[in-house]
Amino acid sequence: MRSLIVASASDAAVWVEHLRRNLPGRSIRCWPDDVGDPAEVAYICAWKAPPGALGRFPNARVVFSLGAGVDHILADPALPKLPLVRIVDADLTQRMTEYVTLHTLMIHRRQRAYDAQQKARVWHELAQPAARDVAVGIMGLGVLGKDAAEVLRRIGFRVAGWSRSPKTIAGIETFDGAAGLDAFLARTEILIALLPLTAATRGIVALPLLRKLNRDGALGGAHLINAGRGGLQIDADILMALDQGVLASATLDVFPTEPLPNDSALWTHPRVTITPHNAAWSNPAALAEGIARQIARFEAGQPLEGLVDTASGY
Ligand code: NDP
Ligand code: OXD
Repeated sequence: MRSLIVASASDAAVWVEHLRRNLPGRSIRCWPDDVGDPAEVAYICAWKAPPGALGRFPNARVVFSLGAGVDHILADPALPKLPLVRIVDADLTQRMTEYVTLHTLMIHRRQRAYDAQQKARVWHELAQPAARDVAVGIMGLGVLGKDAAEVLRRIGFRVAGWSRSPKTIAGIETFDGAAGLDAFLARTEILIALLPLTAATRGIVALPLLRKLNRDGALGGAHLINAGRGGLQIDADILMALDQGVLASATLDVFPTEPLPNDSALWTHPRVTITPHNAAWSNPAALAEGIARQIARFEAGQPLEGLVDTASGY
């Protein structure tokens, strides 16, 4: 009665392979074709499992999210009342920081404008502000937001972060809660969303919020990077913000509907950069090891790490 089941909408066989490697001798099952006896399952490893799947295992003891976000799990009304653990992993954090740094620098160093100049064979140097004059603001100062903030600060940007509870991070200006949001937005030129999707954050990246960003800073416009969750943003508002000059550009890794529908105007907007929800890939080789370590802790009576507070949704 200590088997694991993988219920994942992507790469399920790869997860099974890596979990087998890290948990030798343990039965590793796979939803929906190799469930075996549901009563034998003690651990559920899930990524966008079909609704209802998570409620089928009467003796399950822990649910592991195969990613940092858990909105896909909490959305299942059949989710059993069990400890829910999310991924906190140095490999995933590093990948997200790479993504955020890349796209912040693409904006800061005006790379899209140079791409256009290259196409037109134009040799022309554009004005380049110093990083110390550019205000970057990160919504979400958790595992991912804090790491990205520290790297961007090291590069020289004026970095601030916004979170639910107050934080002190050396060299980073911090804001919190509803009371801190407007001041955070008013100083921010490049807004980076690294929030989880919860009842409180759904749809937060909308036109009224974008209008509060600083358009008069060193970059001469406001820019958005969303690598958190698509449900944070209202696509139509982002398009409106771009067309009204509220936003100078949008870099989007995540969308309310994924894959991004073929007819979305975001695909062809000249000031939109799209990536296919790959800012920080959950690497099964790295993450299966962490799950095995957590199971060992749990079975030794030690507390689980990365426990989700299901009441706040992250
Ligand atoms: P954490 O749980 O460590 O951090 C979440 C942060 O968001 C915390 O600082 C928290 O505040 C803040 N927050 C939550 N709710 C609110 C709110 N209502 N108002 C203000 N701040 C809020 O998460 P991670 O940093 O590990 O990951 C963040 C998200 O990134 C994930 O939930 C996932 O959706 C997304 N992600 C995207 C990936 C991709 O490839 N695009 C890959 C991996 C993750 P406080 O510190 O006060 O609790
Ligand atoms: C995650 C993701 O949450 O890949 O880990 O989005």
